[in-house]
Amino acid sequence: MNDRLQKLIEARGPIRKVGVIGMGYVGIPSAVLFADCPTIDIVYGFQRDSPSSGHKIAMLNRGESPLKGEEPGLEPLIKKVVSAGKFRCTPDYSLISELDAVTLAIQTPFKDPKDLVPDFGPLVEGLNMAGRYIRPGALVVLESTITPGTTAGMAREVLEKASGMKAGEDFALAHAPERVMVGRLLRNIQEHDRIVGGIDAASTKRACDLYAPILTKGRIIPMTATAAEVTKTAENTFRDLQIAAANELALYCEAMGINFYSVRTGIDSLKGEGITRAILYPGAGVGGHCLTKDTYHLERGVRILNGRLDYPEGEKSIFVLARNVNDFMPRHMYNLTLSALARAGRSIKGANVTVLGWAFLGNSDDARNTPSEIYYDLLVKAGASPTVHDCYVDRYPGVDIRHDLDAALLGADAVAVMTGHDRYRSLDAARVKELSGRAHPAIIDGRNVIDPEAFIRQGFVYSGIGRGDRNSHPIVTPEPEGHATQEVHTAQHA
Ligand code: SAJ
Repeated sequence: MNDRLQKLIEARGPIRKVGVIGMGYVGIPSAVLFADCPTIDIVYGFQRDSPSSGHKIAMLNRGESPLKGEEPGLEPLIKKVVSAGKFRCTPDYSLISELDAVTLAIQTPFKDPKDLVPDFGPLVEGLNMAGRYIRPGALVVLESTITPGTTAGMAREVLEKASGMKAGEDFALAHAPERVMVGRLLRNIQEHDRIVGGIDAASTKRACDLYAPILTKGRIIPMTATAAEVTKTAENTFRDLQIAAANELALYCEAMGINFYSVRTGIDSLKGEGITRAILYPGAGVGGHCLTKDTYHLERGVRILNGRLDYPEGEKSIFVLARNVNDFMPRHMYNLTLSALARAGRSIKGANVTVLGWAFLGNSDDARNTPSEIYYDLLVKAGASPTVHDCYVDRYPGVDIRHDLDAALLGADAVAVMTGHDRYRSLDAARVKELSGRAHPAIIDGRNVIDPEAFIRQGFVYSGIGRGDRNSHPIVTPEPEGHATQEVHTAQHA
């Protein structure tokens, strides 16, 4: 261990004063959990007093949570630590000079999803503020998801320039990636294992001392800062890869005329010592702010760390191929819509298409990088007339989100399930048929939430992702109640 840094840390003693830069979904729960530790005296939550987020300062200092949606336990905990005088939100970054440790929980979105270059601007601003005020022996921890090599590279350089000190000698520097999911922020921080990686042994040890007290079920997993960055980006890259494998297999099953879900059950049945088959679910696409970008952070990391990568020249990585498969799925939904409408004798041009779901995730209002937008744009480009419904998403720039499901289904030539909201699991086939006013409306199930038979019996032209066994079903016209349905078309290949 580096003696100088070790001596500075020992002179400080146990961590008692902590700061968190970035009062968002990661920073707020993290800050109040630190504040609730008996060994911590005070936690400052640093928030710029900006027009868009400055309101959070007063809210937090009143013990209120500025986060949308249900976060069990969060607001009571904010109230508790604020009234105990152990947490305060402030725009005064100079208070960092009093602290033993400061963490940065600042989002790193892509400037433009097309060029996949992360926007490190806000993070660099936070690093400059931290660097400007930290004192010898302090610990700086990055919690944001970052390209491998950033902590020991760009972050270290910015901090050293702003502080005039040396990382690993005058101050400790580490990466401890967040693993929180909306709706379970506190629980995730307390119960997930925590990856903690320093730029050197002293930094790793100091960062482990910071996080250990806020874990309940979770345990600390120490490693180097770069290994921690790779762990975080790779754990999402692997999930994206698993989803892509399910999507690719679903496309194969459609082409071979079989039911993906039968195959999935079969594959999943293979269990036993050392056997793993984590087969996930195919769907209308992969959205969100994690899986859509973390693969590219990992890919950039390999380039930045300029290690000699031994890999077939010019070949795309399986990780990027997985991204391409997942990004294809909204177009697959469009292709299924085209063929279902054609089987119903309709062209896409001028067709009323009801898009069920704008959120990227079922039963969520989060629409970041939603696959529905890709599908919607394809419909508009083809001259169709899409109507979007969502029961959680209030609004979205440039798209009219309807919240009355019956109204959204009126006159539909096609209905496409893009998001797995529970509400769509209880769609009544007869009601949807009646609202559509069509003899053979199309229904395209992108999330395996409806019963194909119930809709086929009502005269729908059904298509579902992975449902090769039903995607060329005979189209029937239901007789009045009590009579058998009669087949009016021979099965056609979509
Ligand atoms: N999806 C599929 N098939 C699946 C699972 C998901 O198509 O089998 C789609 C979803 O519809 C969605 C997208 O993938 O559009 C992402 O879904 P997600 O469940 O991965 O949710 P995220 O993006 O919020 O991922 C987060 C990640 N958490 C963090 O980064 C801290 C991820 O690491 C978690 O594994 C994931 O939540 C989770 O499991 O909830």
